[in-house]
Amino acid sequence: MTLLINLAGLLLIALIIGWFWLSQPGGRKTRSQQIVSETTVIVDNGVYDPAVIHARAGQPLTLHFQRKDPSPCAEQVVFHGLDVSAFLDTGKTTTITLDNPAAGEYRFTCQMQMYQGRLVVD
Ligand SMILES: [Cu+2]
Repeated sequence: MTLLINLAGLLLIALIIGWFWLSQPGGRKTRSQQIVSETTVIVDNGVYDPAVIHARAGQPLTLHFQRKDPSPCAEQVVFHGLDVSAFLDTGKTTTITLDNPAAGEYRFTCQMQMYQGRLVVD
């Protein structure tokens, strides 16, 4: 019985470590991510890829949202704090241009905020 509990504990620890480990690559990718003036964002399976976009303040930013997910959840992208939103057609690419983004951090999400992305402008 004690052995079982110990095994369960070990399993739990392994799961927790695994969870942190798996959540790391995203973090690493974020840090190494280049500042872009144009990029393509894939909308699929409940995530934006990339989910974090780094851009330069005052430099026009062109984003091509390529929607693969047919679920209604994915149909709109909203940039919070920028007053920018767009409807995305399934299987198509929708281009959004931010002419003069101000420095700051902006979330971009679907209308229900299940898809989550972050635009970092510095
Ligand atoms: Cu949604």
